[in-house]
Amino acid sequence: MPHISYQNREIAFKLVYYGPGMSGKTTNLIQIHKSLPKDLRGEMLNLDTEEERTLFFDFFPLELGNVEGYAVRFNMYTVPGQVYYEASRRLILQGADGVVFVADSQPQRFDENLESFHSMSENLRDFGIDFERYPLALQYNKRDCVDPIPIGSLEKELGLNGVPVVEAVANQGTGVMETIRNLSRDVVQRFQL
Ligand SMILES: Nc1nc2c(ncn2[C@@H]2O[C@H](COP(=O)(O)OP(=O)(O)O)[C@@H](O)[C@H]2O)c(=O)[nH]1
Ligand SMILES: [Mg+2]
Repeated sequence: MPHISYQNREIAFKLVYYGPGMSGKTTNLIQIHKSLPKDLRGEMLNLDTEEERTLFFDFFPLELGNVEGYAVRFNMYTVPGQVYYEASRRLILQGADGVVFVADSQPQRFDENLESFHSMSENLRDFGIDFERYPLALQYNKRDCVDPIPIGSLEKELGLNGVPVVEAVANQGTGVMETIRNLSRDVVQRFQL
């Protein structure tokens, strides 16, 4: 559930970028932050672990304006990807209103994508979330790699239907905004239902 501040007339949704280590989660957040006008975004904060940065920032998505008179705010998080940070991932995922799963398109990372996705869905189920109806966007990142895995291969393996999919080259900014738009649309729509 989003956090509603009656005093500030604001609804804050928590959006989390999940995926295996090095798939491009941090790069997505940096690109989004960079592309936002300064007056609509907060500072980028580094919630540091030693080896991997976990980033946070918030912003007001201009195109969504407000919902029933309340300004919409997004709190954006990445999770650390390495296997041994499971506890931090769980913590960050808790209370998330929607998730972008950033998959790595390099063929040798196929199984790591699946593993990471399974850990995510397990965590969400532990939090009592009905995963079938949960706002989720899938990004196939690193489409510039040699012999990228085919679009559809992860959905097939994971039994996903109707999840919005975007191809991305996040370090060049390609597909980044489209991905977040897909998720934000679903998150807000689900809340209004
Ligand atoms: N070739 C290529 N490199 C990328 C792409 N997206 C991110 N990277 C690079 O992959 C590395 C890991 O990215 P990062 O965002 O830190 O991954 P994270 O561990 O998921 O947060 C960095 O060196 C990025 O510059 C992409 O689409 N193509
Ligand atoms: Mg990172």
